[in-house]
Amino acid sequence: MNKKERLSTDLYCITAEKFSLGRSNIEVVKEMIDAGIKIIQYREKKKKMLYKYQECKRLREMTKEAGVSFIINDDIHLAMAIDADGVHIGQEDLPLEEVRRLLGKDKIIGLSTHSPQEAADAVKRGADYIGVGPIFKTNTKEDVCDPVGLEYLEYVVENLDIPFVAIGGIKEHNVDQVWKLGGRCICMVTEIVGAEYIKAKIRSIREKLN
Ligand code: 3NM
Repeated sequence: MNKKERLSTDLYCITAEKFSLGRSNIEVVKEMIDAGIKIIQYREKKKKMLYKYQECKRLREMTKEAGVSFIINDDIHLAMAIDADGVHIGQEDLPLEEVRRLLGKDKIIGLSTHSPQEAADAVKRGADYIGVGPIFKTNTKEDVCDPVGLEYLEYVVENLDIPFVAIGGIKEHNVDQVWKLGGRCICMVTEIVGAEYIKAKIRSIREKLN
């Protein structure tokens, strides 16, 4: 599968152990894989590197065996050490060009964007996909800007030719608004990791998308 094909999927999942109701990332990712999720990002800002490395080594084995793309948030070294499929970076991380130089052309690089200008810039600089958000208010990401609303999503749908992931405050009850506007890859962090029954939650969300 090439990079574009890997990114053509309805739900993009992200880990967040502190919202996972006491379950480990290993348990949560296993449920995501069992539910048929095809791309998962590891995002843990506060854990120590050795712990993250050990956890990600296990998650890499699990995702590889299941044919699931595994993306690391921010940390290029960690991504290289465990041979992740790619990284997701923010506007204030290492410049995309440097990340590309370090990881090579075959790895997926995603960049968070919050405005038409950042999105256009990401396309020019060779991002494989962009994060588009936060669509609605979210408390999951610290220091994120105010919601950009559905207008920014609409701008991306209508003007840019790059895979994108709509993110931020998206829940089962509002996902149809994102889907209707053309958001075809959607990320919900707390709605999924914080669900009592993750597989049932994913199934129920997918029913809303059809
Ligand atoms: N990135 P939830 S919003 C990780 O707008 C992240 O770039 C965002 O979490 C962005 O689905 C966000 O729980 C958190 O609202 C999304």
